Amino acid sequence: MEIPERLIDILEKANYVAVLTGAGVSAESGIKTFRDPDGLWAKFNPMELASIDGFMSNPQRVWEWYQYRREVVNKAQPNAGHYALVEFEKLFPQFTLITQNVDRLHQRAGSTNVIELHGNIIDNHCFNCKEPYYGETDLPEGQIPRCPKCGGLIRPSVVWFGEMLPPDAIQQAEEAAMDCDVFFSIGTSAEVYPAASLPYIAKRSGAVLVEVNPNPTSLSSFADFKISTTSAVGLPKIVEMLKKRKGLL
Ligand code: BV8
Ligand code: ZN
Repeated sequence: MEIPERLIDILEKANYVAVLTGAGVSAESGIKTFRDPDGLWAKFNPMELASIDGFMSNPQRVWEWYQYRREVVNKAQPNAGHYALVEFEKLFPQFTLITQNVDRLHQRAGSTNVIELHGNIIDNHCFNCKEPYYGETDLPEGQIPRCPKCGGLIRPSVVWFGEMLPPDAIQQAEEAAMDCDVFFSIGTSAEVYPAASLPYIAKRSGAVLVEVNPNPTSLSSFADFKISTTSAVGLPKIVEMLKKRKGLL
């Protein structure tokens, strides 16, 4: 898969680059995506598990699903795509990383001020009074931690379907989409809103839109550049070509 020189020309001159990542960026760290055929949701119905109703109707099942995913995330390591995005941060005068992922692999790779649109799977809080929970989570089978303050059920601090995204996160992300010169949509099927509106906002605001994804998505026909490869292959290649162009390699 070749990276077009024209894209490197644009990146060499770019002042402000924004990136939106999805589950595809963590695929090469061994974390299943949501919609790929062998994805997480192939086995479960997302509306059932990643939603308030799902939790209310079967808190035990939802809690265990997140405990299982936490185990996978804790064992996972950032991959070359995550590390390339740490390099992106140093290669452009202004850079914003927006993620839909809840695994914190961007932070573990060394990215700073990551905008987490869908919360994170590491933290927990009380379903009832929202108090952050730092207590024991590894309880015997069938038990869910309870809030020491109000006795409510403890839940993972992700954003579920039907829940508002953190207002400051989505606002900062929209501002980045409006102000950037180049917007990358990487490893996302661009189906979940309002995150999926960001590439369109960027394009409408005059940004060059780049999609990095081995498969086509509903966004592909809007992209100025479609890099049909994985993030772990495509992103390091872009970094290498840009560094050579800037005489850094
Ligand atoms: C909101 C956190 C409104 C939890 C997630 C009906 C009922 C309820 C809601 C709705 C509805 N219809 C529409 C909605 C709105 C809904 C929505 O958009 N639904 C979609 C499905 C139509 N949105 C919401 O509910 C949002 N909230 O709208 O609130 C509101 C308003 C007022 C008052 C109250 C509320 C909340 C959305 C957040 C949901 N939480 N996750 C958890 O993780 O468990 S969403 C979940 O999907 C993940 O966060 C994930 O990141 C996200 C998007 O998926 P992707 O990251 O794109 O992953 P996917 O598998 O889809 O794609 C992977 C891509 O990677 C593929 O394209 C593949 O080709 C590519 N790939 C594979 N390998 C690689 C690769 N790319 C690169 N390299 C590789 N190696
Ligand atoms: Zn509580």
